[in-house]
Amino acid sequence: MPTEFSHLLSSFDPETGEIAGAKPQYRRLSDLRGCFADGAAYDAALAQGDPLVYSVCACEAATGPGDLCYGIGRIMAGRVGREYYMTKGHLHTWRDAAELYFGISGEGMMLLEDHRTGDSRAIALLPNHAVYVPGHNAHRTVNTGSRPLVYIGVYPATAGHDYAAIKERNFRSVVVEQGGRPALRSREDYLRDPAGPGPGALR
Ligand code: PAN
Ligand code: ZN
Repeated sequence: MPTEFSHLLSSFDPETGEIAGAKPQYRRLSDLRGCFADGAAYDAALAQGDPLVYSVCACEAATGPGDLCYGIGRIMAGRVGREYYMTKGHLHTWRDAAELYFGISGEGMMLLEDHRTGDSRAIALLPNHAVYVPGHNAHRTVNTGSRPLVYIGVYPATAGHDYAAIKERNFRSVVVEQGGRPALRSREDYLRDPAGPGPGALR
């Protein structure tokens, strides 16, 4: 079996989320300042330690126009306040660039927010399911389960990752635990009433 990836063949480990020959990036809680809505809950969690929140490993061997890349994400189970562990989230620098996500294991959601309209959606990300992320949608992956969420995202090599817009104004919506289930709520609404009105609205 090959140990290095090439343009044509690469191997990945669905348990660890690692791609042979590629260097994983690790995002700890301290790397996610400003991402979670509840700042006090974030500071309190960080005072207890700086756990790994997620890792991402990318195969970006092909770089030309028309080429494709993929990344494997592995998000740990956990929450800050009621908000589940999640990725930083980004827009593609090339705003038209879409992406396909495939669930490998665990249970999660894709939080999509159209930067032109501000509309938010949360789509289940489950094993044996694919989620299409259209262009112009900021996307963030959320682990709503009790074990690691592992998934693959396939994107154009020329997509580029723009984190600046998200860092500046964050997503308008949050995926939070409500009545034991994930719910999509506006960030303002969540901060006003963290427990929420009742059981979550999402399946
Ligand atoms: C994914 C993401 C991965 C990590 O491969 O890069 O889920 O999320 P952040 O990049 O927001 O930290 C992807 O969407 N690539 O385009
Ligand atoms: Zn992306």
